[in-house]
Amino acid sequence: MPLNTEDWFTEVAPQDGTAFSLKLKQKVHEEQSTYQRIEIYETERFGTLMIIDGCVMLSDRDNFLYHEMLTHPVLFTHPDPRRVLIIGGGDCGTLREVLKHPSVTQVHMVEIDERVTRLAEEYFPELCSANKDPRAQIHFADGIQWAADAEPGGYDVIIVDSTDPVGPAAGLFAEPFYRSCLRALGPQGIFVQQSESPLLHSGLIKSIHDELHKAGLVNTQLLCFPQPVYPSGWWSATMASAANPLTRFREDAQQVKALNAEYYNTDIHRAAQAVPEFLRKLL
Ligand code: AG3
Repeated sequence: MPLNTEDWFTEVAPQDGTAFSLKLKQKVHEEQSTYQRIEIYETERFGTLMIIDGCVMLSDRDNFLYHEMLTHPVLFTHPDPRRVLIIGGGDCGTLREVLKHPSVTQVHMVEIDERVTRLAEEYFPELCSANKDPRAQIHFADGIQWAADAEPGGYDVIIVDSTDPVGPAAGLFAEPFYRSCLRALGPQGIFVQQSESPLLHSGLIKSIHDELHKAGLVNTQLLCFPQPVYPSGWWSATMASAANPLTRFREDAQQVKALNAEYYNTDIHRAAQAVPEFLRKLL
């Protein structure tokens, strides 16, 4: 059956030779913000979909995979995470997961584009359900500058929930930014960043790990997880620290249960630490 391309959103990644499509019901919003083109669609089977500059950011149906894997492994690896910085994450899904941790006393979310958050409030209200939590502070500012100006040792965990390493996000994948993050982290501090597809972007993952090491974040741990709506359907996060060995985590079934997660649990945590052979050779 020939496809009517008008009924589908397709993220084409010419550099990877791939494309991924979702069947649409309708376009509900489109705008050019100061930083990027943002589109919102209602899909046939994946709920609401947010696109930035032609790239899928999230769908209702499967964003839990990415948001849980960017937050819970790092927060259970830190012995006592209290102060958390989120860079990017304008849709507030990461913020919501971080706030599920009772030890957390303060979260700064620093998103460059206020429009992403305003549209998430309108079209992804469940992701924004914790935004009024008194522990949360949302700032619309440049995350690279924020990290550079941060009080030394002021954060226990830094989470980078960014777009691909192009445009305003490119500097979030380089040594100077990692140095700022290391300075902003306390002694047991841990950094984590979304690090793209293990299959399609292994060269980038290698470069992230090299830059982190150069910056002094000498312990690194790759975490792989499925994310059907992103190129290749397979995605990763990279944790890094100067002192914390990253191998131990607070394995507490009660605490994990209290998260009410849909993907993360202690078995998933352990499994995600297993690095595929081709990446082990590379890193
Ligand atoms: N973070 C986007 C990850 C990059 C997706 N890349 C792509 N589709 N080419 C999304 C924000 C979720 N909080």
